[in-house]
Amino acid sequence: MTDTIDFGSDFFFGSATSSFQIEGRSDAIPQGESIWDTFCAEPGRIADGSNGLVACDHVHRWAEDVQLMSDLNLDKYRFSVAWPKVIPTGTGAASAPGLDFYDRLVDELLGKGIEPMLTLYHWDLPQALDDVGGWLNRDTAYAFADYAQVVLDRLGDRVSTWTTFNEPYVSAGLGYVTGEHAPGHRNLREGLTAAHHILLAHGLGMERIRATVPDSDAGIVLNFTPVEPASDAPADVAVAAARQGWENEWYAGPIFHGAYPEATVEALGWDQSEVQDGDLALISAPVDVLGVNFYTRSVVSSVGQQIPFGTPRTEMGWEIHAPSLKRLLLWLHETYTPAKIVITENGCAMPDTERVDGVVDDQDRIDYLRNHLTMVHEAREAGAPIAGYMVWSLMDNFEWALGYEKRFGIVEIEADTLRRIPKASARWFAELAKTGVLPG
Ligand code: GCO
Repeated sequence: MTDTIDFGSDFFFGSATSSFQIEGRSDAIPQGESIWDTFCAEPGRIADGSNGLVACDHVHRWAEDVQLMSDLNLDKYRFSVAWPKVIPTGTGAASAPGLDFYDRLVDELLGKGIEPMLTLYHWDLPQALDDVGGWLNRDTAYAFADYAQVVLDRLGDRVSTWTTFNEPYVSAGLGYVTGEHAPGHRNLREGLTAAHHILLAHGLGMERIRATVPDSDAGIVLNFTPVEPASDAPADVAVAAARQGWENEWYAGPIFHGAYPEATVEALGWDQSEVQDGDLALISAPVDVLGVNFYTRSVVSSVGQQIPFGTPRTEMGWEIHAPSLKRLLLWLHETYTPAKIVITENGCAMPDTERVDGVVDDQDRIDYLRNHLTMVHEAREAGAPIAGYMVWSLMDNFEWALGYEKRFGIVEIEADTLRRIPKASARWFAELAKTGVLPG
């Protein structure tokens, strides 16, 4: 047994989800197609051939889901707004039923004492905007700002934490470079353009947030996968440095330092022709909060990723390595000095095959969460300004290109009935959220 850890009353616990992964559709809320609807309809894109049409049916079960969060003693809930539900074709008139849906959700959360943390963009770009270039088109950044304004005007009086984007690295890198995500392009040059336009959209969105809700906490959510060379061999070190620049510094650099990481710009041979005067000033306007999503680390060599035989992994094949989270948090604190850090996602897909009395007995997930929370606490003790922790995810959901086969939830969604059944980890997390104390 290890010692118990008291996070104290100024630390919050919550959970996170995203629109496309949980909502599904309702006839009462007419919505536009998103790039993920299109992607799901393309044969071979999604491992189990599934889509987001029903997902967790949150669009109908949102009140029950808020009650669930309340039962789990959550302080905060991070969710994203679906742009195609609010402005079906990306630009132009807002849709009243879409805005009403989020309005009701926010009121329900506040009524149960759960603070909403809103993400404006979690990958579900309206298809109509992709039809005119998507993130390759600079105009999409301006469309994003106008969409942000619509949401701010409706919810700004009640939502106190606003983040612009979730994981631009994934939108640009997996969406435009590797093709694993929507819109499924495979072109590095496009990835660089998309990345810049997303950052520009972040800057434009921040301007709108500041102008509309000046007292709110505003920022962005970035994912980090610390990269380490497998050996001291110069070839391994060079690969690790290049990946570190693209995967971990490409967004934080412009936001916190007003510049793209130079060595990586050179390594990628980027001419920066899409960067216009004033863009970086806009992108680097101060943020109040940096959301950090962490799952794993990468150990790389000149021949690719190295995960030694016998290393513990999740169902995603990702190495389980909690100490990397502490190192990451301290590195972020020293390198970028964000005013406030929130762990906006951390969690794991596990087999979920053990059951006790019908309930998933996911001791492996509890271990994962406990070990990572311990590292969060240590980083906080060492001075990193970490305000809270949100588990990914509240419930099993649509895991993008992997469909419903990978389960990250602390609550099970029963196949067919979509009944919500808290797993052992949910009970464990509820106790932690209630007491603020991590049992030894
Ligand atoms: C993410 C995503 C989630 C994923 C999770 C697990 O922001 O990467 O927010 O949508 O489901 O990361 O892969």
